[in-house]
Amino acid sequence: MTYTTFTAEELNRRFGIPGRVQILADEGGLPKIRVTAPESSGEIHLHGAQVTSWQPADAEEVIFLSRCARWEEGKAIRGGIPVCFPWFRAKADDPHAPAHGLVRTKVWALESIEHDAGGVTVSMTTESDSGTRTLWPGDFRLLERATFGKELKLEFTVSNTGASSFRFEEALHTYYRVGDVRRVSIRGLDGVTYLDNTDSNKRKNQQGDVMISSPTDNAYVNTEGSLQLFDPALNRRIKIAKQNSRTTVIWNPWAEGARALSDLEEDTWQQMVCVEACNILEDAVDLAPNGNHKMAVTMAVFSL
Ligand code: TA6
Repeated sequence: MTYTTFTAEELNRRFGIPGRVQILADEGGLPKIRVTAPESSGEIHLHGAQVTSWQPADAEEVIFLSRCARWEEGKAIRGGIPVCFPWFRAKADDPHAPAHGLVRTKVWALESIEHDAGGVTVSMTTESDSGTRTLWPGDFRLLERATFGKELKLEFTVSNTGASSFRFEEALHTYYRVGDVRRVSIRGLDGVTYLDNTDSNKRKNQQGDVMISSPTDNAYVNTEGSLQLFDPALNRRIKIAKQNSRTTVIWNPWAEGARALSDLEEDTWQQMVCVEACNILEDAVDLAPNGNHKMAVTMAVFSL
């Protein structure tokens, strides 16, 4: 049974766990799940199945969320961990289609909330419908499972429920909150080929750690490696491990790019960097009928 059209109050009665899990209305009036466990706290919304907060018990908030985010139906929440599917960035054959696919602006259904020693796991689902089929022909069911514990783990499963194979792109488009992006370094991509989207997607090769000193929009391809995000201003590093993801995207709009984003508060581009577990471009996934594909990302915080 999945619960799509229930109010936050009804969902709280059904799924709430006193002292651990509360379901309440978010800034746009849609239900969100607030987790408060000994190991960490966090929030995930039915709006796009989007995580917008994860804070380990002994650390500051890890996820960036814009204070100017627009909580409107059909709008993507600026920040958090947007779920991008079945295409990434603009749709190649339709410039009018929404960026990053069809599902980060859908209202997902809450399927279950489980609580064990590892933390609290929230499962949400969505599937193809007449609306999605006007833009993309595939029949699909998506499951996102977010486990809020000492680590944050997201598992994103795509199921092909139709009679034809399809090729899709996907991303867990995580906005990490940092003290000062100009002092950040990202380790684990040395020697990896990337496509630079600020330079007509030219293929380049990464030398050493990734530093951010201008608009940055790099898709590192054919790489499944773990990364470390060093944030000296907040005196911490974030370990990011991926499963079944062959692309890593690193994005920061810098000042000039941020000016074009009305839902990103002035200068807060300095407090965020996106490090995204993906399968895009040449790493896009082909899925046969009845096939399933699960991508996952796990993050953990350590002091420097
Ligand atoms: O992940 C990087 C990126 O594709 C950039 O090209 C930029 O467009 C960013 O995503 C944000 O996209 P959005 O549609 O959320 O504004």
